[in-house]
Amino acid sequence: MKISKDQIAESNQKEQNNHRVQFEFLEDQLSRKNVHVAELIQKLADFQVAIPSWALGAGGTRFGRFSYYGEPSNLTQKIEDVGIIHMLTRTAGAISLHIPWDVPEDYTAVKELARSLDLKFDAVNSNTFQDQKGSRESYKFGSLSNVSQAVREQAIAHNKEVIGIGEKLGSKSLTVWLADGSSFPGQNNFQTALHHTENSLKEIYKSLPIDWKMFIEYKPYEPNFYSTVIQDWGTSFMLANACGEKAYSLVDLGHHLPNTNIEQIVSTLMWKGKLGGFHFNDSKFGDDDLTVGSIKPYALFLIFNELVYGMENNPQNPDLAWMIDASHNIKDPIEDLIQSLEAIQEAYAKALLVDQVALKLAQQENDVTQCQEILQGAYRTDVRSLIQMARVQKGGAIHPLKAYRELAIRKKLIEERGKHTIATGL
Ligand code: LRH
Ligand code: MN
Ligand code: MN
Repeated sequence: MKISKDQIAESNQKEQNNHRVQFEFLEDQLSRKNVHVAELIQKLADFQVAIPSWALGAGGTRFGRFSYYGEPSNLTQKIEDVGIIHMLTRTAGAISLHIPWDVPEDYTAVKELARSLDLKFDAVNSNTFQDQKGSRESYKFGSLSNVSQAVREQAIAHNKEVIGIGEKLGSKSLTVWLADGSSFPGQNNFQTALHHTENSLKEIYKSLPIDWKMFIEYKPYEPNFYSTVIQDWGTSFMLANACGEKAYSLVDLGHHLPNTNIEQIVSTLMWKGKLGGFHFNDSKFGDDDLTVGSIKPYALFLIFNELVYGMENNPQNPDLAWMIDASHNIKDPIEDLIQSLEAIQEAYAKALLVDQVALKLAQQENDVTQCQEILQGAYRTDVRSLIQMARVQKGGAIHPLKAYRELAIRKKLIEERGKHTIATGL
């Protein structure tokens, strides 16, 4: 299932007039404020976010899983789904694989398919939070932190294998997320668990190719409910420093306790040159993995404001690996991902509109009211026509979601793949 350029052009024709009127109005407004609109559009067009291979199926909670029908049941179909999203949005130019859920069988074919859809392979993700078929040791009581050396060695070997798979695909980074921790006081010795984890990560790091990065993801709780070994950015930062210059922290928006000031974490890590990866989602209660921007769009904007500041002022921090880490229980995953991409672009565009010079001046004068006015002035701008223009210039759809529905893509996927398909993974 592929979408053709003609289909997109046809869909855009209907939207063209409306889009033009809105864009010209905004362009005029922004130009009066001395904003370089063309530059802004270029930045939006260049911004690419990876889609993880596990996000294409309807996920679920531990209470149940409801298929959306026509789900991809193998890696080829998952790549095709990302291709559909990328064709419509021109913003999803990469896929992030989870191993062993999505180990390619035929590397040449998989790479050729991705190339034909203009997709790159982003970070590869290891999985030591589930026991794999036929494995000797169990991760029930942890992986890289386990009290048993044999378990730790198995988990280290798995991560090295994942690096090998990534190398064959052209990936340049490894993301490590651990479920390791304890559910009851006294179950673990904190120092021993952390020490083991640090040593295991250092061992994996030794196998990292010269031009690769390692991302260490943190999360305060779940699946363990008393302690998690890599619980927060401080622990992740400390471990990344212990490993070396190719190791970085990874911020997942859902991996914070309620009301954590995530933008401040972003700012600190970028200043130290240690923010490597970023997982987008939204949440009300915990690691809910909801559609980006669906609950706290202003918080997302404030985070982007720090990301933009960091990208412009912190050459010590590398380019970030962006990824959507969301799960889809009741929505069509492709629609949900399109909504997430739109929310990301919106927050990014608004953050780019913050007048940094005026903000600095207001901060130096301690003009608190004016500081808020500057941020909220940018946030309240309707930037949708700007995002549309960035998409159109790259051959995408003015309204990706509308086009997806008008082209009846899901119906065609069901016809092609059948109704009762099950995506591998979460
Ligand atoms: C668990 C998690 C984490 C990882 C993903 C594979 O919380 O969502 O964010 O990135 O699983
Ligand atoms: Mn994540
Ligand atoms: Mn998560």
